[in-house]
Amino acid sequence: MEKKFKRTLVTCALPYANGPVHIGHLAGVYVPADIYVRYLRMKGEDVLYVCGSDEHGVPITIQARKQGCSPQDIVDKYHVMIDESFKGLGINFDIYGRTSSGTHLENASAFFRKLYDDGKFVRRESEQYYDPEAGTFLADRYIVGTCPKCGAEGAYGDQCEKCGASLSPEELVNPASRLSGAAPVKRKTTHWYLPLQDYEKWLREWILEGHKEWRSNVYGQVKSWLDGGLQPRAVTRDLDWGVPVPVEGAEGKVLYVWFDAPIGYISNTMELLPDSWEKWWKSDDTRLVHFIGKDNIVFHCIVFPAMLKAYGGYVLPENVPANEFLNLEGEKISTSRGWAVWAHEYLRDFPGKQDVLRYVLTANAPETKDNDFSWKDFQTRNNSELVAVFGNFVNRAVVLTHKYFEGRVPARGELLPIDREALDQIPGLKASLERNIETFKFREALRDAMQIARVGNKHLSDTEPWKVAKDDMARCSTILNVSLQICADLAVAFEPFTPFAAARLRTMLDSPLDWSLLGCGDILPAGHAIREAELLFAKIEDEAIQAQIDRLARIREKLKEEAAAGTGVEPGKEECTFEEFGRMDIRTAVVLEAERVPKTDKLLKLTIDTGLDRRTIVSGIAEYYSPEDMVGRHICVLANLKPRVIRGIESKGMILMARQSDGRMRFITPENGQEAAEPLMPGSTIG
Ligand code: B3M
Ligand code: ZN
Repeated sequence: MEKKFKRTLVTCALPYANGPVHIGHLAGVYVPADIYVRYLRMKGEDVLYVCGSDEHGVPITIQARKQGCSPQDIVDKYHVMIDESFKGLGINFDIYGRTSSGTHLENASAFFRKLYDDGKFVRRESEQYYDPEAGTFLADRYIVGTCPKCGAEGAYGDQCEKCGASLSPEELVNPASRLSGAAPVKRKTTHWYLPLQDYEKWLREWILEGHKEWRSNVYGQVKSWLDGGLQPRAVTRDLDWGVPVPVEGAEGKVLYVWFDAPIGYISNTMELLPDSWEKWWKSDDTRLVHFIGKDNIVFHCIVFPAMLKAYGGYVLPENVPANEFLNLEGEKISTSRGWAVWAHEYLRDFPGKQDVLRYVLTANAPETKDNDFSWKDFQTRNNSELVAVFGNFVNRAVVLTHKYFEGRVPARGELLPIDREALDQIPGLKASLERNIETFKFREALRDAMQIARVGNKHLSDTEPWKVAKDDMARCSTILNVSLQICADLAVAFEPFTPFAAARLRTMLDSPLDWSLLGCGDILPAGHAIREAELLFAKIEDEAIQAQIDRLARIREKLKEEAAAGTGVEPGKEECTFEEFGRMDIRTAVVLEAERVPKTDKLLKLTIDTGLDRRTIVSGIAEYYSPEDMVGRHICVLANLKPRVIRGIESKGMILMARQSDGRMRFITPENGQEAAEPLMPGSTIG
């Protein structure tokens, strides 16, 4: 039996304030959340809608160094830009706060201190890299050196951007601090850890037993993390930008950004409702829903719930509908490479077309798998769906009502089967729309709403009131009465998806925003005055699309030039003899099993069949591929590479991957090994 809640608290992932938001963020998190909130509110539910900027963390300090300013300058700039972008798209949170606020600094600090006083942390001494000249500890990203894998200069302590390899600072050749250039030295330091493994049993019961209804991508990732065995997670860092650790002797340490940021949801609520925030966060009558992208699942389903459990008294998420990723013109969206459509630039280039972007990002939402945004599809959906169906239907119904009935809803005579058939479809579409939104299937919900427009459009086209008017005005009157009821339905059904157009339609019809009336078939009484027609949507011309495509072409060109300028394409290596090459035992293999390597987010342990034997290979691909992605995959491996022990696991061989000139990594897959009727047998040698 579905539990009844008195209120719903909706949080959206706090965007890092180190850059603008782009369509990937919007499609992944913010548009679906906004649809959900608008729908619940339309049904009269009590909803609180919380978001804000995530203003700590290493990426912001790096951006500040890049731009030669302070981290506060960076977050001040982007906090405003992001807030304005959301408002511009009709995404109106009840509060869009920020984690550099005084409220948050105080609240996050107090939250940590309570767990500390309650003995929920484990204190550990470890060795970290320290810059002796700058006198500060170094996060992995602050250490650069030569990549041990591909020999490229400028590899970071956590990753080589050239070959994509996941690294640790120890592996870098000639490591140097990005702050002073000095060689980093190891120094003992103390940090506090949340022993996540202590919450494993409870997390299994709460999620794997209690929330089997969660989306499969979320449920599967949580199960994979739990099956991999949870490890203690550091909750403090040696950094000077963040929430200071409120413990004596912890000078120079701050809360780890992923400990601090989720507490930001609570802080923002406190800021908005200083006297009643606890009603939202500490009452079982609250349904808590976190809207996030898939890269944030572990933090919202494992780490933050464990923190709340440790603290005690907080509600836990009823659902975490994480979306997958949206690509742009077939390429992964990348802030650092500038491969994106920025929200603020879209609003500048397509004024008045906020609904179109909301509509297209919902129609293509990456709800169960990664999906793609293309400008051609954007234009097609606008012109052939919003303009040609929704807009055209409404415009004809309103124009004809002014033409024949002086702008007043005409009387309804006897309904013919064709009228009844149209009206009778709406309640079913409404019920489907409700079900789909309430189970976070927004693409399908949008299809239901669009189907209402198709029903209205078809009814009008089939009954041809402009012809009937010549000799049967009473029939014409009934037809347009039916059409206008369906227009009033659309003004309600599209409120969550295209709120600007829905509001304009309600103004045109002078009709109510009342969910309960949707599908009743007579929202507008005969004689009710409606305003003059105005177009809800306008065609988007090829020139506007071409300008966007050209803009991306220029970015792609720039990336290629950067790559060709030696920052991407590997310089040729010295010659080798045929005999030397002949010693490489490169062969095809197939992945039999895959699992995460404990204590790291970057490594997968694979069991593969090389045709020679079954063996284990450890590979730094966990950030790009989940264990589920790997099982059954045909790969190529260097089978006679000297075995290495990585994180205590003997790894025999190396998976061959190609790094494209634009930095992306791809598997070298046996030809059609994935699709061919008879894939290449494992063990086929390459030479
Ligand atoms: N700042 C956004 C991200 O990982 C991250 C979300 C925090 S939600 C508490 O892109
Ligand atoms: Zn490399």
